[in-house]
Amino acid sequence: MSILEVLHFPDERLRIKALPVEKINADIKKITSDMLETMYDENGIGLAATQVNIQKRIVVIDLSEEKTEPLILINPEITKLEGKETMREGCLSVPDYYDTVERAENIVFNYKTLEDELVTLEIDGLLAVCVQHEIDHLDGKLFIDYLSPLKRQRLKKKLEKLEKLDNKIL
Ligand code: GNR
Ligand code: NI
Repeated sequence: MSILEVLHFPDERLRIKALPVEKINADIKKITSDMLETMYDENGIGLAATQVNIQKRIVVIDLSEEKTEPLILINPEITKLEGKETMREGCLSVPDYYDTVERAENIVFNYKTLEDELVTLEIDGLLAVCVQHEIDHLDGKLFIDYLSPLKRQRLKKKLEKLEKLDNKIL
């Protein structure tokens, strides 16, 4: 297994729309185990392949306290969105920034498992928020896209400054 580099906003590669996985093979399994290791290393509750510069529709999530319940979603697709809920969100691709986003409260979605089984789930709460956040990544969308342009612009300036500092130190 290996830890992958997580891209940070405003990296344009975060805007690329991911393509469906055609066949679940050893390459895909390796990607999912590297993604899980990267997510645990970064203390995230979810990670989309787009964030590690892989343009495939793959998501990993683990909401458990002990980090022992990995969920691997291949080609996840939302089929129903219902209600509204707001939650304070963060993102591994937008370091040290948290803000409130409104999303659907209940969703129905389906995905393929690594064993090539199709699963359909109806979910709510944090898992529903997380699945919407991750599928947005696969479509090149970030949670800060829901904020005002002014907030996003300020954040962009701040992160560009930090990135320059990082490059100097390294
Ligand atoms: O670790 C994460 N926490 C989180 C909190 C509220 C809503 C969404 C998330 S997902 C985020 C990890 C991440 O960036 N996934 O793409
Ligand atoms: Ni994210």
